[in-house]
Amino acid sequence: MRSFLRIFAVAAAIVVVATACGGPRRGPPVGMMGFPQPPGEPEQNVRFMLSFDGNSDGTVTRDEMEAALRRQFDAADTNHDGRIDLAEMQAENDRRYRAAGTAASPLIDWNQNSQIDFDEFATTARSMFAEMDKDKDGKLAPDELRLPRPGRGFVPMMGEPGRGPRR
Ligand SMILES: [Ca+2]
Ligand SMILES: [Ca+2]
Ligand SMILES: [Ca+2]
Repeated sequence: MRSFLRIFAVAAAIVVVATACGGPRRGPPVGMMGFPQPPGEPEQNVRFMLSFDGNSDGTVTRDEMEAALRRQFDAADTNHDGRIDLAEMQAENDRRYRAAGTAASPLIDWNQNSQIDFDEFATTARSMFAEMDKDKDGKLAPDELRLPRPGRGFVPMMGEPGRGPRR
């Protein structure tokens, strides 16, 4: 009987301590799995990809993207030695931040060797392209570039080709 009381007392003490610790500090639930997507992200990705649409036909081909990336890379590689060093990286990221603010996507030295070669430079865009190219035909068609949420009047030009009245 006495040992039962002792166990009960210990258990009660644990409950009190647990309540004292767990009660007041109630942080936001940090879920590893159900991590919510920031709402602006898909839109940003679409805009990012559309910026590669060199001939403005609404479709972004892999060649268009590679050509645009090459131009951007050459522009950032100010001493034209085929790689972006830390100073060039800093200058380019400053420029992007000034242009786009917090929506800017900075250059990242993925392999931490203090320079960025073209493949590294193109990594983000290439993986994004692959992810968005649902039918894997090497181009992002307007339906693959459509925003998931039909927001403020961004409607891809589809439908009526306008051949009704005039024949
Ligand atoms: Ca195009
Ligand atoms: Ca360079
Ligand atoms: Ca496609």
